[in-house]
Amino acid sequence: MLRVLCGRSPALSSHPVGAPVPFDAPVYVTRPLLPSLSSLVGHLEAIWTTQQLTNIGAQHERLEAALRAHLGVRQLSLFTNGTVALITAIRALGLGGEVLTTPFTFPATPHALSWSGITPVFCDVDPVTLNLDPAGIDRAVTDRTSGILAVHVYGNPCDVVGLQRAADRHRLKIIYDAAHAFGTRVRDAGIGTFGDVSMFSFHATKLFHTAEGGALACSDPFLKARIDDLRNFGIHGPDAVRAIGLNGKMSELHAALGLCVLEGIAGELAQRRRLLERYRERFARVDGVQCLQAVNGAENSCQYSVIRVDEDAFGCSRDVLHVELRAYNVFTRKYFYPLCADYDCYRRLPSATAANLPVATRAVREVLCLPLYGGLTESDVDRICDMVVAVREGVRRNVAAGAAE
Ligand code: T4K
Repeated sequence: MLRVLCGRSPALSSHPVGAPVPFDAPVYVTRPLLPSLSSLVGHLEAIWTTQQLTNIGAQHERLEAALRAHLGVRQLSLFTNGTVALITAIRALGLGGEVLTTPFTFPATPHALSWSGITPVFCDVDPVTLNLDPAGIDRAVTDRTSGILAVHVYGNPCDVVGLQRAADRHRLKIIYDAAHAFGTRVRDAGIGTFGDVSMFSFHATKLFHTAEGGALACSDPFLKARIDDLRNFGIHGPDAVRAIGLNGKMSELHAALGLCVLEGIAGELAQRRRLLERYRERFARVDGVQCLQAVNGAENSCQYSVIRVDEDAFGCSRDVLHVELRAYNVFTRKYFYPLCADYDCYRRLPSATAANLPVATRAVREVLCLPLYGGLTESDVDRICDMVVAVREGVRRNVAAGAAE
């Protein structure tokens, strides 16, 4: 009965007396951290002086060094975006055949495998972190498996110990998609120090960004040298092409933006922490809404504010909430719906069945990413939480009205 009445969502969109006032301007799931234009101009002047616009110039080298220190990793290579970085990591490690991965991610993760001629094999996720569950690895391994591609979803770290043990048992390489995990730490170690290679995305929607950009982090200097060759057409020195590479180089302009953004990252992070705490306090008192749990002993990157909506306890589905919040000018995202295993290009894979992926199949119907960025205030978060509660109250009124009819 409740589910049927929840479908009457247009009725909820008229704001009853006492309901929160919609925002004047759209509030999006995220906004990029923008440095002052004057700080960027300083870097641009240096670029104009040298006339070096790309191909590993001074800005690039400065950003690479600064991020190596910031992330606490031994080796780092900047890229034009995270997806090209991921494809390069797969090639650098020589993966082939099948790779075990999560269905609960952005399309770039399995697509990077498919572009490399590899079959993604979906394994289920952990019910709390929503990251690849090491418990499923053993039964998914075949004689064609060459690696694991795990994602630190929403910046919460995977079970890096469990996954490494599973990888060691089967002699598999591990690539971590750390697109969301800039600054995530596990027992004080940078997230990029785990596995064989980690990929970071520096897209405009990320905590740290270069408009478009990404990086690969690893410990092995030989692997870094191979990655750098592959990133530059396979060119190794003036007279040698040693591999079938691509063009993944970050330009000087993007690197310059990154240097400016990095200066503001501590302030951005501090504000996001405060906002996340506020969401947590407020939702602790709302039945059916649960904030994603932090992982013990880890620092989260504060990339997203994620809630799970339990339809029965809350009173309406995640989808209704997502739609209704738009009437308040709040634009949430259902990352990562639909599940990658449900895309047309993957649904016929034997590993793509809902029966193989029960935890991910449920989670993808419940998760909702709420606005989180440094430009918001705690009172903005209060208003958003009031709107969530108002949607629920509207549903309850509808249910009561429906029952009285
Ligand atoms: N692996 C994972 C797990 C990933 O999540 C991603 C990317 C990748 C790999 C691949 O990394 P990259 O190749 O992208 O480096 C966004 C991003 O495009 C994508 O980078 C990101 N994950 C994904 C989770 O989110 P959309 O389609 O949701 O973005 P969009 O344009 O709808 O932006 C969301 C909101 O952000 C907008 O409503 C407003 C705001 N926004 C966005 C942009 C682009 C701005 O205020 N300014 C902007 O410039 O994919």
